[in-house]
Amino acid sequence: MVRLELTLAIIKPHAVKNPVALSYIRNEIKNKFIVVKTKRVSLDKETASNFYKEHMGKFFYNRLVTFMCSGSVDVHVLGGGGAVAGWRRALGPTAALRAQFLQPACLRALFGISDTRNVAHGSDSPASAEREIKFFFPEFSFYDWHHTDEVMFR
Ligand code: RTP
Ligand code: MG
Repeated sequence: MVRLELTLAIIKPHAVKNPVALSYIRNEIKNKFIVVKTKRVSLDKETASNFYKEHMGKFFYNRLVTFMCSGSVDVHVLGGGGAVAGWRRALGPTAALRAQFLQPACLRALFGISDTRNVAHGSDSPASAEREIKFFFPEFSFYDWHHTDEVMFR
């Protein structure tokens, strides 16, 4: 039985501003996942700092937070069998140059500009996904999705 998973994707400001990138990314998402929830938001510094607090103290933290507040982001809850790993596979390695070398067709290779401006975020585990989905969609019902799991993926 394939487990239906949910994951959180955040399309970063430079990709949202680039129509070619955004349309490519949306097609990739539509082909591989169910889009369960979606919203476009402008993050303020407090929200972005809080979302990325696990990275507080790292050398790229302030740069990351500033970048994430530099324009709108598209936040999606994506569903599918193995969605957490599946979305991270579609993204590819964190650093754009590394992605271009190792996985030339991945989203970060195609549209990544740097280590920080690397197209999109993806939850790193089902537990992180649950926490991150609650962060952006506090009203979201995981209970309902458990039931969908039983019906759709047996
Ligand atoms: P993400 O959380 O965004 O899906 O990316 P990830 O798991 O592949 O990478 P992570 O280590 O969690 O880093 C979170 C975000 O921080 C920025 N970053 N910049 N060397 C750097 O300048 C650097 N390292 C990480 C990236 O934007 C990364 O997505
Ligand atoms: Mg991460």
